Amino acid sequence: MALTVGIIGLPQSGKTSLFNALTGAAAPTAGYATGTVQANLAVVNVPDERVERLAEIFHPLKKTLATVEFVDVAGLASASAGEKREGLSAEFLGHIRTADALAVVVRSFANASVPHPAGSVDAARDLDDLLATLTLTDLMTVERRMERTSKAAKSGDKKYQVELDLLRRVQQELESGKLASELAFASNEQAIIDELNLLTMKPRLYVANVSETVLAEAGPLLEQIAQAAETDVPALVQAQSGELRSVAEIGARARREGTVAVAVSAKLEAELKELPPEDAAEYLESLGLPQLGADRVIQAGYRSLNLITFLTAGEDEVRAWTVRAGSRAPTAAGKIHTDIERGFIRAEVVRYEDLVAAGSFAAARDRGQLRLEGKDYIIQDGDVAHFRFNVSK
Ligand SMILES: Nc1nc2c(ncn2[C@@H]2O[C@H](COP(=O)(O)OP(=O)(O)O)[C@@H](O)[C@H]2O)c(=O)[nH]1
Ligand SMILES: [Mg+2]
Repeated sequence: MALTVGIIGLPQSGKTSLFNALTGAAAPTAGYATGTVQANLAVVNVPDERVERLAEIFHPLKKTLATVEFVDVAGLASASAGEKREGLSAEFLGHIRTADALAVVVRSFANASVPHPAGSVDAARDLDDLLATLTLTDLMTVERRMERTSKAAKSGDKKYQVELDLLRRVQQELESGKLASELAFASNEQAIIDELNLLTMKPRLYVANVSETVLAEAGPLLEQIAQAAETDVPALVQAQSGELRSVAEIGARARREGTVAVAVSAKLEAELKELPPEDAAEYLESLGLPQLGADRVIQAGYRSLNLITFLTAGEDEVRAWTVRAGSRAPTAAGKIHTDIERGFIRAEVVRYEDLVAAGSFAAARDRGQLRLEGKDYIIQDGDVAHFRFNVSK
């Protein structure tokens, strides 16, 4: 399962720096935006300490982490840059249409030597602008589909009329400033909407690219906004000044939309990636930062995709596997091998915490913590599973 997160943002917002931080790669950061669409692509491990802990118990030959693919695409211009009602170029779209989620990078760092395409730094404005561009592109997609559907509706087939009504409704909502992800659809409608691959329907996460000076405060502030009672959010935002105000506004927006916002210093992170891990850790600590922002982005990206991790553990391999939240045991088994899904009999499941505390599967069984689950069992994040199957069935 190749899950892809597309990194988008205005020119000079720090997309390529973030990509480099995420991947440890060294794609050239642009001195200035070019007209051509250029994409960087990399597969990144999802950090998961559970795999490390289980490896200490099982001493496997191999450890395998779950992965997410990141794509960094240059070429997203501002919606307000021109008067023309223009969405995104077809070439650019080709790269992000198929992404499973979008990481939207907004710049809040000030640096006179890095020109901002709008002439000034205002992260909340840029985010509005970016979302408007995505919405505009979706409107064009919906309108193109409406043309086709109107023609088909002339045949008198009622299903096209139903589709046309749905598309009109979506068109009106988008025009009123709503994002597709904020609309509710019946399941038969959802099938039509899914075919459109609307950009504002994709899971999103917001990445505030902040100055090094506010980095230590920005993370906890976003955390606080995400956790606060809804009525306290405006006061929390008002209480901030300077760059932290923009960070707070992005946090409030993410919260309203049910998405996640993280703060990073893309430049600092990209530099850290070039240091030996021990030196990087020491440097992070001296800045009062617990974890690499890149790791937070990877984990938030993973969460925004509505994915969970289950684990398998043995002497051959300790491994983290990815499934959509809500998947049943046979679907999870199918990630390992289609035969295991086809011949699924039962899953033996123990909670990761219980397995670590018990020290072995046998000890967990003795404690009554190893459960036998059938085909309707919904796999949970942190389940350590062993599947019994029979392919001759
Ligand atoms: N001061 C500072 N500069 C940054 C930061 N992130 C990116 N830059 C610089 O901004 C410029 C553009 O960054 P880049 O990653 O190429 O932006 P992109 O156009 O969105 O891909 C580069 O010179 C970066 O070094 C940051 O967090 N702080
Ligand atoms: Mg770039």
